[in-house]
Amino acid sequence: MKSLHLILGDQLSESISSLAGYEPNQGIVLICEVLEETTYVEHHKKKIAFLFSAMRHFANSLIEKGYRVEYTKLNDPNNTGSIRTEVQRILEKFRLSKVIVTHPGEFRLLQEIKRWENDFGIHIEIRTDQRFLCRPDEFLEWSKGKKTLRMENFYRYMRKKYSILMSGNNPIGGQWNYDVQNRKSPKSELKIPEPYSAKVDEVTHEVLKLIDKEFSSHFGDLEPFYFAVTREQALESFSMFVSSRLHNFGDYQDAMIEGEPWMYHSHIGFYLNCGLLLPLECVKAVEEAYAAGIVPLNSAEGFIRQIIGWREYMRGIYWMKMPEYKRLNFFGVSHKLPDFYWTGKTKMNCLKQCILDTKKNAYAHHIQRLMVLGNFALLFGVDPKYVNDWFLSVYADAYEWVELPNVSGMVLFADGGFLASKPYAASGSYINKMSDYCKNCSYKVHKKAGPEACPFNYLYWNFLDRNREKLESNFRVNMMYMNYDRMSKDKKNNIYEDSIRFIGELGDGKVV
Ligand code: FAD
Ligand code: DLZ
Ligand code: SF4
Repeated sequence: MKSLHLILGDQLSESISSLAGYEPNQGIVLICEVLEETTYVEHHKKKIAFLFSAMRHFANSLIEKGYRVEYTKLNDPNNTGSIRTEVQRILEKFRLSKVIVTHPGEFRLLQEIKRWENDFGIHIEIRTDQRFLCRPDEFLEWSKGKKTLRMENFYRYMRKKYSILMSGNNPIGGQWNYDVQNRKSPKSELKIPEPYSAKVDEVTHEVLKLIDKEFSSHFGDLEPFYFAVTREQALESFSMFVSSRLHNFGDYQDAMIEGEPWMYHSHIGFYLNCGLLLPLECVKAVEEAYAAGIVPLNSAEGFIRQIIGWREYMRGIYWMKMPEYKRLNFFGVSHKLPDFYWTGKTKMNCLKQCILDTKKNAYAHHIQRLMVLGNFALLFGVDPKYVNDWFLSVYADAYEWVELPNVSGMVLFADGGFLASKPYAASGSYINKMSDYCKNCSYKVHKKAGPEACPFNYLYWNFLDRNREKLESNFRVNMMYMNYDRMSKDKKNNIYEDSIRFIGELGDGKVV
């Protein structure tokens, strides 16, 4: 029986399960660039360019290895515009009777693929995505009987399962988690290494021309383009991280500096999430760097925790809770996303810098996403739908399975605390401690009231005040209510008045 092996844009690994047992005479591999996937949210130009170039390079590497590949370019005259119709077209063209595909990363696509069996009258084989380290059913099993799910417990389970940074049954160094050593403030004399930059080859050049022509209305800068687009380049980029950044990753994980978007982070999310890199190989390499004495434990552990802990935990929650998770709105908020998320036109320098970094690079690091961009959306009360659409479209590493739990769960607390134990709400003093943004801001971070005061300061208390009923019983937030209750009536009035004024000005289209 001849089969169609469908490879989606985020499945660019030769070891992907949908290619297992492939035989050239028996199968055709389909990879397709389709308008529907680029526009169901309007992805950042650089993200589309990255993915299309990586897809084309991956297809070429398969062809060189003897695979029969049907590759549909976006501007092919036969392109039908969606994964569904491309599959249908190729099934008919080659009279194929079966589709083999690895479990997609999104609920939407899984539902779509499941319909094909009926709609096309053929057999669909959906295989496990073995690139992940915890299967969705294993995550469900792990979660059974637990009143609350917490990443830390899951992380310990994963450390033991893969025996990573372990000495027998105990964590190396005696502690599971060195997060408290990962919060150094940025110092101006830090010498941050240059990030990896790949050469634009002919394939990427053609893609850039295509994106420039077809997606000119999408957010983001297309050029300069410097992402790795092959596995070899992605490995080179990762190895540069291990040798030049990882050492400081732990200490400065939460730090933000104006004009330094890359800091000591790894910038591998986009490569991991489309399959150019595999999580376990990255984790092992970092474990080896620690064993060889090249990097300190807080850096190695901090990095490994992100991959085997947070990344897998987010995916577990996504598949456990979809589709309801997408509809959650614990605080019942309804504001639209302010326009400045697209333009960067705001007097709040922290937001402006993070948005401009995002526009330029389709990248911002975790604390920029969480404590600046996400924090503001939480305090202001933006409807989770708009926040999710923004985060899904603007980052080159964004796919719903990881974006949604981060945004709705970690940032917006839209699940009421299923994923995180408390909202990551913070006032300006946190941003000031962890960045140098405030020194170039029109607002004054130390001012608590009045038009010159940092908006994060009063919006923070206003957020707590208006959600008292929902948050007061949370013991991790309760202390903040005690602080609020100790404030004078005047102070509380100022918080309310300033918040109303600010929200009104934003609503009236003023630059705030
Ligand atoms: P590093 O800081 O170097 O971390 C190494 C790797 O750990 C990352 O590449 C990533 O694979 C993993 N990781 C770290 N934190 C997380 C996390 N919270 N959840 C899942 N994996 C994590 N990550 C995505 O991959 N895609 C997204 O769409 C995405 N959206 C996010 C939205 C918000 C609001 C927030 C707060 C976080 C989001 N993250 C997302 C998590 C994290 O911010 C990115 O993984 C990270 O910034 C990518 O940059 P890096 O590769 O330099 O990561
Ligand atoms: C994100 C994306 C984009 C922009 N374009 C394509 C595409 O043209 N063809 C394709 O197969 N996949 C694309 N993708 C990735 C899919 O959207 C991804 O497989 C789903 O979001 C599931 O994670
Ligand atoms: Fe952001 Fe407030 Fe600092 Fe300005 S003063 S950069 S708004 S935290």
